[in-house]
Amino acid sequence: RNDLPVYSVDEVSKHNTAETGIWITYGLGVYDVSEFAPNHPGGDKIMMAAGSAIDPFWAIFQQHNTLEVLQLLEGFRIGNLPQLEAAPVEVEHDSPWSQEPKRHALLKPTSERPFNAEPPIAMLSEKFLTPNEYFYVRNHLPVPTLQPEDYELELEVEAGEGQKKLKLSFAEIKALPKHSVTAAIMCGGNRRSEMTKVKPVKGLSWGAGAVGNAKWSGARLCDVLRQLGVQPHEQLHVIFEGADLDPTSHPYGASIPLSKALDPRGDVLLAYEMNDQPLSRDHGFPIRVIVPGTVGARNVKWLTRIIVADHESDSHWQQNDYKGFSPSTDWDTVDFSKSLAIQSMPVTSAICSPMPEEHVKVDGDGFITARGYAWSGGGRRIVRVDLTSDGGKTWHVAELEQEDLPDGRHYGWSLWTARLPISAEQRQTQSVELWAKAVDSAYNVQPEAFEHIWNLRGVLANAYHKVKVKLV
Ligand code: MTE
Ligand code: MO
Repeated sequence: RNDLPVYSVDEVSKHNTAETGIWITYGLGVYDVSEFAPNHPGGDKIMMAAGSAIDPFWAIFQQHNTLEVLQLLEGFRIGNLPQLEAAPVEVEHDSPWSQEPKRHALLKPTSERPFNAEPPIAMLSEKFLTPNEYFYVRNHLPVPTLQPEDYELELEVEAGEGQKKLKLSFAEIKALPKHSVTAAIMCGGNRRSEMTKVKPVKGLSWGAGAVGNAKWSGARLCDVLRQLGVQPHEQLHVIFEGADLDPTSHPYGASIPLSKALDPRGDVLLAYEMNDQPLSRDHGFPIRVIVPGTVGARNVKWLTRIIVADHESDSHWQQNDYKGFSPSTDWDTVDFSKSLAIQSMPVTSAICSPMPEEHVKVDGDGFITARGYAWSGGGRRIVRVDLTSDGGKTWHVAELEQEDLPDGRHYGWSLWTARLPISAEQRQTQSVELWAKAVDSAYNVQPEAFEHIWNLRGVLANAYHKVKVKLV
């Protein structure tokens, strides 16, 4: 193996499409899998690593016959990586981007600056709690650097009853009673790339991976607000500000109704842990607010200020973004002030495995297995996920993996598995399209197609998830 040529990581990264040829690395080996990957079941999973290392993927897909694939892979070895390749360090001291954290190889960026990335969705249905390393990241601005020793959270009661001002240190927040909640966080633009196929929209082209499910721990916001003497009031809002500033020095901001913040069943947290680990910098270190059941945008990271006010946040992201519109509203007629800011999210689901165009083996009984996630906002439990492999003539109810919690407080996602029959004709044409739709505890169900829910920002993209796969 030492007689093979040496290729740099950089060189390997240029081979990530059918045109350039598909190279991957495993350990120090470099492999040309252009011929192998498209034709072998399991080979599609290799495609996720095109141009990069397969190691992190196999750490997760251990059960997928990787030994067999590995032996086959050896036949496609074309070279080696240099023994020690130090990554080139870019130094840009004056740039606001010079402090960005290092990210995991599984996060595939949709934009680098600001950093926005999702994992390949086949990873998502593998674990009920999404590992922190490849939980999607949605940043609007450079990541701020905060030190827990200097951290201060300012609270202000501008409207309604209560003590006017309070400052809490990181230590004081950690000294409050600790509370944990499992909650999925989903970007309002999750699955936007599917809506774009109807007609272009403005926004990052997210796949179905702008969502993750984690156990969050911290102090309850309702405890802090009660300590301040804040009383329930239907007309008031709680505004959150982050430490990340735009070029005009305005912080990222968002707000939620005070009623959600004060509701002990709302489980709103000043979170400092994600899956029992301190928050990472990308996810809001040292403190972020977690608003379970509510669109990702309101879960403000790097939280520095909380204001109880008689109006919503006046930030761009509350006023002129993350709102829904009629399919006939265009950029000439849009009036953001007339539309409701998204809070609770609608029911949705996605088929994570198989992936689009994946080669799937039909089992001895003539079935294939599909896996995915389903979730609804507002704490509504997923009660059913229906799958069809024949365009909706027959539906198959998936088996659900979910927490046993009271409805209205069901903030985590559900993973599902379904076995789907393959007809003789589908076997012959070697192709099938799978559809998934989820139903929540209010019997809300996903709309069938994107045509009639299209909106110019590409948010709330929750139509049936449809995936075409190849049969072998
Ligand atoms: N908070 C701050 N301070 N700055 C941001 O850019 N992005 C929001 C929200 N909180 C954002 C923020 C959006 S739109 C989403 S979808 C979630 O954070 C993403 O959370 P994550 O990056 O931890 O997955
Ligand atoms: Mo978002």
